[in-house]
Amino acid sequence: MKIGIVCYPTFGGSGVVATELGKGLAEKGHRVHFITYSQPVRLDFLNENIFYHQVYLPNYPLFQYPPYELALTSQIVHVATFEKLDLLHVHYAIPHASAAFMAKQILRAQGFDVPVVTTLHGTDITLVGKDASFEPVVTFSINQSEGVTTVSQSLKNDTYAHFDIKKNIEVIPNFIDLNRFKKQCKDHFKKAICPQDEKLLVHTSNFRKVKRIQDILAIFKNIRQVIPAKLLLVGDGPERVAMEELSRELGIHEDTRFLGRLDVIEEVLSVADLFLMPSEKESFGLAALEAMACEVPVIASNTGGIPELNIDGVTGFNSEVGDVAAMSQNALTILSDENLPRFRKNALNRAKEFDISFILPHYEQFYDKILQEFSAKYAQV
Ligand code: GMT
Repeated sequence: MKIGIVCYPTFGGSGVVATELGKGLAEKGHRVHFITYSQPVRLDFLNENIFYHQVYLPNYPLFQYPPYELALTSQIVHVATFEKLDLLHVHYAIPHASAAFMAKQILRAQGFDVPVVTTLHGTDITLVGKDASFEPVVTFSINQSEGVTTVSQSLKNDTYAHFDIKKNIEVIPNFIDLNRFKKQCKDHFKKAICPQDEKLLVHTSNFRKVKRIQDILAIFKNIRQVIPAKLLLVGDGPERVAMEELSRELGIHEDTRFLGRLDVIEEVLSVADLFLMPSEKESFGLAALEAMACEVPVIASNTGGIPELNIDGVTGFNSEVGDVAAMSQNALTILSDENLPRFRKNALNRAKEFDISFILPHYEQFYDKILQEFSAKYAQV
């Protein structure tokens, strides 16, 4: 199959899922064309079935807001026409689903039909998408997609709750490559970070407000009062500077390191004892799955799709958003020498259920279904 994938190229979860999906499809022999404004961060190798088409945004002094969606639409039209795409799969509704709709209309006028699958990832529904500035366009373009998927049942429920959606939504959970995300022997690194054998807590994210990094620092402060511990924060984003200041105010800065963006996240996770994800909202929690695959239990919020992944009392604990006291207590329970090995084992076993080899065929079957329905529809016209 020739598949066009439109996504964000950045470290954010939706871009990572789209890129890993494209890589997996290419390895199975599909030809995958990525269409985005820069090289996706995880697209860092050569594969004969992978192509990358950059969206160029011409600058013109009149444009206070350069029209990215139009440039993206034009690039989709070019790629679909020249590469004879069978299907277009867009990740994150804004603005990808509406650009895909527009491209589809242009292509149809030229006598070329291509079905669109839209995967909703989270904030495109729960945060930005439902804002009045975008809602009518998001509703329309989801309804106009030939296929719609969400990354959790919770996000499917939210989509129906916030938008007037007439289509069936398929839930296809996020996945992990267990060949890459596995616990590696990095004892020298652990020794360097935790010379006194302190427990190591890790968080990775894009440092947006929704991640509630302030709760991570408060939890860490509580834990550190009871047991020796260190905290590594990986990633970058709008909250980072304020959180570095807060760590100083809380007096935990000497045991806290802000590492910035890292490619080799699995190496950090390999030496972690606990992963913290106290987010306000989280449609799935891909970063938690990456941690679990490296045998790291998770302390998280009981929100969105997290409970579908992190089994309370088994692979970690989920508490109400902002309940720092419960999260601190649960973290100490996991970190005890008696409990930690069991939580680690359970986390890995749970992660295995999300291995790419199980989840990728769901996408292939969904594509087949959409293509069949699409060709049946156009055979009748
Ligand atoms: O977490 C973010 O803010 C990034 C965002 C994205 O789309 O790039 O992540 C969302 O999609 C991920 C992949 O499907 C999910 O694992 C995250 O839970 C989801 N984030 C939120 O819902 C806040």
